Amino acid sequence: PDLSLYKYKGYYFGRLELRIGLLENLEDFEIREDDVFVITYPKSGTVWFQQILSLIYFEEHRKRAGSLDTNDQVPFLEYSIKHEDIVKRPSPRLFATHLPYYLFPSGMKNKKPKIIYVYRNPKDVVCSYYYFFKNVKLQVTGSFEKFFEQFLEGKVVGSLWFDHIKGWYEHKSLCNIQFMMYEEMKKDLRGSIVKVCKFLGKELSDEDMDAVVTQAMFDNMKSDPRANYDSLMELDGIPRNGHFLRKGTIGDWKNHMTVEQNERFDKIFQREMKDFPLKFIWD
Ligand code: PPS
Repeated sequence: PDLSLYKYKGYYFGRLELRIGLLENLEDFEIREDDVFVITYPKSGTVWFQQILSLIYFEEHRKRAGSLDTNDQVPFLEYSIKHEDIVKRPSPRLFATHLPYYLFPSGMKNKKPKIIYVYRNPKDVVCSYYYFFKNVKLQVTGSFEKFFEQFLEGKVVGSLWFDHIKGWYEHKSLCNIQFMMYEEMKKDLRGSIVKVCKFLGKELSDEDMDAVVTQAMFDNMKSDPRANYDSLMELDGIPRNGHFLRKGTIGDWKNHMTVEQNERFDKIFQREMKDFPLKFIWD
């Protein structure tokens, strides 16, 4: 498979399964008022939220009845993983995307679809990303050290982490957007799901809420074929030595970054994120 990057209007996409036609006509993509988008920089909790939305919106998913996986329920906008027709989906359409603010269809400003922006501390993002390339994509990237530099240069799908989160945050007044932090979800999953349900205008019974929370926990997702991506990764026939749901922890960066790398990262973070109001949790 072609795992190279595809640069479009200054932003890096992955070429594999990319809907280039859709991308080139994004402005024609009609946004509906009741659309819901999960927007992330890669490795920040996308699949986690695909599962959470599937559980909130679909009773059969909560009850483990249907055979659909999270990618059927919450497809990617710009990647055609299952070759589904995303435009004609019945409302409310649920989508996942890594699009930066400036490429998102501007119809959003009038229609005000619901947007959930999930962010994760970028030191853990770079570690998660490294293993993704190494063990899942089987892309030869060499050492962590080399990948760390590539990440800081923004030569990865998603381009620069700093630009992605700032782009969305700076335009939040133009959107109907809820920011969700990976680490907060990890520390208080139920509280986070309650918050999301409130934002979505969804009321769940206690029993349904229990079912959502339980099935969104890392270990349960990892063993759930509808949520762990294992079957999707078999589609392209590459033998893997790693899983999409790898570790799901906070602070794994401490096992990977050297003191020097950490200091450098902190300096760049302070420079780039000066006056940025959202908080981060690093361990
Ligand atoms: S992608 O490729 O952008 O769609 O990846 P993404 O899903 O955004 O990020 C993958 C990381 O999210 C972790 N993950 C979880 N963590 C905690 N709890 C749950 N339920 C969960 N589900 C997915 C996944 O394990 C990846 O992180 P790492 O650190 O590599 O384990």
